[in-house]
Amino acid sequence: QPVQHLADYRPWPFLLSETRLDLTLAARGTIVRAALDLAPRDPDAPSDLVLDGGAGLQLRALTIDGQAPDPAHVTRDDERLTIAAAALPRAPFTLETEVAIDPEDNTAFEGLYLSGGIFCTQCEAEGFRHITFYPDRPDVMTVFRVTLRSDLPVLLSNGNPVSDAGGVAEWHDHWPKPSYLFALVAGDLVAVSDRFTTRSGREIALNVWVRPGDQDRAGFAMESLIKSMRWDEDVYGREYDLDVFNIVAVDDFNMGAMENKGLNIFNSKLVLASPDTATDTDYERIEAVIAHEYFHNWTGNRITCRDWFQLCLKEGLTVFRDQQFTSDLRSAAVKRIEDVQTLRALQFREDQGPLAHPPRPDRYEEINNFYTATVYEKGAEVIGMLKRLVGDAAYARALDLYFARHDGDAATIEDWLKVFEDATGRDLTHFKRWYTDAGTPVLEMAEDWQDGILTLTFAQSTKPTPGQPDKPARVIPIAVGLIGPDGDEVAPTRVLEMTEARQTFTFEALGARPVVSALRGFSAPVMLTRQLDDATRAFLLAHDTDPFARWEAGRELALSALTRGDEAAQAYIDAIGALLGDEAADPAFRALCLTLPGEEEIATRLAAQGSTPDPDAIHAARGDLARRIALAHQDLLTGLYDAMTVPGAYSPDAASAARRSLRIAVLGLLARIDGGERAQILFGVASNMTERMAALAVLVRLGRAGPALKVLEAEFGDNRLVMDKWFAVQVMAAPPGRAVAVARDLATRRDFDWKNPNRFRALLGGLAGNHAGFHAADGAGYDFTADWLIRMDAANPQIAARMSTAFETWPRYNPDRRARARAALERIAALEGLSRNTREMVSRMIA
Ligand code: B3K
Ligand code: ZN
Repeated sequence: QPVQHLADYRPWPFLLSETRLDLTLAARGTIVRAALDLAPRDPDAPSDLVLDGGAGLQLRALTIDGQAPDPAHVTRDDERLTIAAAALPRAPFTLETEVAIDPEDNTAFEGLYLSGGIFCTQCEAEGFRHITFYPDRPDVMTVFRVTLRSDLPVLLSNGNPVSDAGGVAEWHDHWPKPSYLFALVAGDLVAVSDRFTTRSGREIALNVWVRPGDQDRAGFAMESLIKSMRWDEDVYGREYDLDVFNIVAVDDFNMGAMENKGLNIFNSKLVLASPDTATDTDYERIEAVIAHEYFHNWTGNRITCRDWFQLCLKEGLTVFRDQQFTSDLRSAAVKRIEDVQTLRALQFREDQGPLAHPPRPDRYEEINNFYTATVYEKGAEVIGMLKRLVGDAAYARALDLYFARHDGDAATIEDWLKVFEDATGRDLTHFKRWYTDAGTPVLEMAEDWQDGILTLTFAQSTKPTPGQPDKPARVIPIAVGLIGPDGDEVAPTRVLEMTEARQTFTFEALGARPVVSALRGFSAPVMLTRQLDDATRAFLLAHDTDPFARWEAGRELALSALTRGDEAAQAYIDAIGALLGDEAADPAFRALCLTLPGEEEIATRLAAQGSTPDPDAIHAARGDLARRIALAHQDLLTGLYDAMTVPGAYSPDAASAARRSLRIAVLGLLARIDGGERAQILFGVASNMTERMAALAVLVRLGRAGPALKVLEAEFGDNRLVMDKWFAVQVMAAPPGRAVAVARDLATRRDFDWKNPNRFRALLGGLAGNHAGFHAADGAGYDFTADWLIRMDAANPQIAARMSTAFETWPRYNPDRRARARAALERIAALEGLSRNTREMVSRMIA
C-alpha cells in the first residue's frame, strides 16, 4: 500500500443503504455471509466496485442480484477485490459474498479473533476488511443487521437485540455507522447489570460482561458508566440512543478500549478492579476510559470522521470531554497537572523527535501508527485553547451547533472549525495551524517595569519538524495573572491572545511591581521560558493563586535544581519544606509537588535546551536530590507519613486516593534514607494494591524486593492483571545497570505470554520506562528491545510498531548511543517481511 494523502480524498462512488451479515462462528472456518445493498452514486459515470479485503479471506461465493458475475470481471490482489463496472447494474443492486476466516490464527488481534475462548472483534481502523469484503472507510455509513450463529451462551453485536434463541442471535443497529464501529462478541460470559433512565425517560439496560468469577471486580466499571451517561446529559445535553449498552472485557486487546456502537470492547485491565488487585491510578483510568468510550457515542459515532486524517476530530474532542469529566468528578487542579505531565512525557517527546507530526497529519502509510499522543493529547489541548479563546458560553453554543449540523455525518476538521466560526463570528484561519503544523512552540517571556506599568514581551519560535522546515507564528492564548509582593492576586487571570512572532502586552496602574503568573492552567501546549530567579519561583510556589502555575513554579525549581547544581537545589529544598507544612493544600497537590520530574522529562528538557542528556548522570542527580530533600525534611516527612493514613475500608474516591498519593510520595523520599524499612513494613500490612505496589516499587529500586515479589506471586500467580504489574515493576524500577538483565530473565519465564499485549507491554514497556536502563551505554537495552520487536512484528504488527517508539528519542543522545540505537533500528529495517506498521515507524525514525 502506497502513501495515503489527505489531498487525494474522493467520495466513494457507490451508495450503501444496508449491510446484512450472517456469521457462523468457529475457531477455524468461520463463515461470513455479507449482503450489501448498493447503488452507483452517479449512474452516468460507471465505476469499478473496489472492496477492501485481503488474502486472509477465503472467497467461497460472490453474486450480484443473485447471479455470479463473469469471472473475467472479478480480480483480486493482496488488499482488495475489484468488480469491473461492466459487470455492475446501473440501478440499485445487492452484492452477496461468502468468505471463510480463521479467528484462531489471528494473533494480530485485528478483525475477528479469539481471546481466551471469547470471539471478539477490533475493527478500528481497518480491521473490518479482515472479516469480509467491504468499503472499509469511515465515510461509508449504513445500518447493519447481524445474525450470529454459535453454541456459545452469549452472542452480542451492535444496536438492539432482535431475537436470541437456539444458538442464533439477531441484532439490528438502525444508526448508520461505518464499518470500523462494527463489533461482535460470543463467549461464555456473565454480566453485571443495571439500568439507566435517560432524561427523556427512556430505560436503558446496561451490562458489563466478564468471565465467570470476575463479576465482583466489575462494579466500579458499571458505576463509572452510569456517571458518564448522566454527565453527558448534564454537561453536553447528549442522551444515549439505543435500548442497551454493553461493555465486554477481554484479556487480549491491542489498546485500552473501543467505542463500537452499543458494544464497547475493553481491555480487561480497564474494567476489572478490586481494592486488593487495582491501584488508585487504575481506578481513575477505568473511570476515565469508560467515560471516554461512552462519550464517543456522540463524538465519534453519531458524528464520525470523513477519513482517517481527521482522526483527532473524534479523539481530541473525546479526550477533552473525558478530561472535563474527571475534573468535575475529582479535583480539577490535580487533573490539569496530571494531564500536562502526560502531555510533556509523551507528546512533547514525540514532537521533539523524528516521529513529530501535526494533530491532523496529511500523509500516512499505516493509519494505526497515528493513534498517538499528538492526535489524542495535543488534539485535546487544541480544543482547550479554542474554548479559552472563545469563552465557555460560546464553546457551548458551538458544540450545540456541531451536534445539530453534523449529526449523522462523517466530518472534517474544517467542519469543526466552521461551527466555531459561525457560532462566534471569529476567523479561525490562523488558529487552524495548530491542526496542520507539528512541533512544540517555545515561548519566551521578558518583563519590563516602569512607572507602574508592566510590559510583557513574548517571542515564539518552533523548530523544524520532518517535512515542515518553516514554522509560521501561531495563535497562542496566554493566561496571565499578577501576584502582589504580599502574595495577594492584584490582577485576575487575563487571556492574552498572541498572534505574531513577537508581541507586547501591558498592564497599567499598578502600585508595586507584581510577580507574573504566566501560562496559567497551561493555557497553550508550548514550552515557556523566562528569566526568573529561584527566589521568585519559590514565591510563586508559595503564593500563586492558580494551582497549575503554582505547581509549575515548583517544577521549574526542581528542574533547575536537577540541571544547575547545588545552590539551585537548596532553593528547591527550602521551598518544598514550606509546602510540606501547608496543611491547607490538597494532599494530592502536595504529592504532585513532591514528586520529582521523571528522568525522561529531565532528558527532554535538557534536549530542548540544546544539551545532550546523559541518562546515568540524570539518574544519579535525581536520586541525590531526593536524598537531600529527605535529609533536610526528615521530621516533616515522617510526620506526614504517619498523618496521611486513610482510616476504614479502602475506597477509591479522590479524597482517599489523594491522602494515599501524598503518603506514597513521602515514602519514596524517606526510602532514600531509611533503607526501605517503611516500605518493607507497608508491604506487609497494606491491604490494598495501591500501597503494596508503591512499597514494592521502592523495594525493587533498593534491590531488596525478593521476598515481597514471592509473596505477591504466590497470592496472585493466576491473576493476569496483577502479574502484569509484577512483571512491569521489576523492570521499570530496577537499578538501571540491572534492568536489561532482569528483563532478559523475566522473558524466559513460562508465564511470559508475550503474545498477550498487556504482558508484552509490561516487560518491554517497563524497560522503555526505565530511562537509564533502556539507554544503557553498552546498547544492551536497544538490542534486547529490537530482538523482541522483530519477534512481535511477525505476530502482531500494531503492538510491535507501537513499542518501537521506545527508540523515538535516539537522536538526542551522545554519538556512541546514537550509533548503537541506529544499528538496532537498521537491523529491524533490514528484515524481510517486516510489517507495513513497523517498517513505516522505523524508516521515519532513521530517515
Ligand atoms: N478508538 C479507539 C482506538 C482504536 C485504535 C486502533 N488502532 C479507542 C479510543 O480512542 O477510544
Ligand atoms: Zn477515543
